[in-house]
Amino acid sequence: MDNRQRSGGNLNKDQLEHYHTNGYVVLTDLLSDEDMQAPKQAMMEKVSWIADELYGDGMITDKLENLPFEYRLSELFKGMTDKEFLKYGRSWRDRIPGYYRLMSNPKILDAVESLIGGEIFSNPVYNVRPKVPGVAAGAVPWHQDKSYWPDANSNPVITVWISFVDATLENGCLHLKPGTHRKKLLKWHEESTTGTGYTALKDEQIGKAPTVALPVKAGTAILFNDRLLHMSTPNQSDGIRWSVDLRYQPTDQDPMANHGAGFLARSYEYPDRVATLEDWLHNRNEHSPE
Ligand SMILES: O=C(O)CCC(=O)C(=O)O
Repeated sequence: MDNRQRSGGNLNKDQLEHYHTNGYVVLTDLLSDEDMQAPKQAMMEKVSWIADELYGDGMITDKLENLPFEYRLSELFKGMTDKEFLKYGRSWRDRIPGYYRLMSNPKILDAVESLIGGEIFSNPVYNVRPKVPGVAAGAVPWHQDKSYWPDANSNPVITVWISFVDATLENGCLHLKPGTHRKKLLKWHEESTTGTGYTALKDEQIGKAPTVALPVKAGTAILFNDRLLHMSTPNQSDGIRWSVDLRYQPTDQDPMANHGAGFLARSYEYPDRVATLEDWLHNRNEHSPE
């Protein structure tokens, strides 16, 4: 039995007001180094799989095992083409335990609870993003996240974007247009330049609202509404801009099974149905108590 009390979340009045007015809120230093350790380990595990494969295919002669988190992947792909990188996907959605630990982190869920209440479903759309220097897929065009689930009766889905290194103007931090979360879903198209088919808006749809660039320190979370216009610029540094974008919604909305399996991340009504790591690893939405 879960003894937690319904807390109502941990965002203060100013943060809530900022979110409701602007469609986003920045939570500086939300995660500690310890919180980031397991997901970072998961990312490094994936980089090692890739290095093994590139090595096996004769694409590299050194797996660069001793290079740090920020540089190993960019060095592994140095001199290769976008296509060679995109073979591994523009973002990753592997089922590695460290990602479940991140998605279940109480600090994140407390913040989300402030916005949508305490019955929280972790949406199947989450992306681990290694923004590699020189790879066009790293730069994301202006869009609304809702264009990826236009028909879902979920309103809103909250994106929690977390940087795992300092995100800067140079390495391609997030940019957004405050207040645009009040817009309806705009007509989008699939862009054809990056090789990803990202949904995108035309210049004339973006409007004159000022753009805010959000360079943030590692461990910072940016929470935003799925109608807010946002984009990110290319990585012009020599390291990876590592980030993860997670999504949460109230449990009474479309679980979007066409995107994969999400999971019950927090519930005060049915605490023993919250999905365990084992459930998540097996694509189960929730726990079935004996
Ligand atoms: O991380 C980025 O560069 C873009 C993220 C994004 O578009 C999103 O999280 O919806």
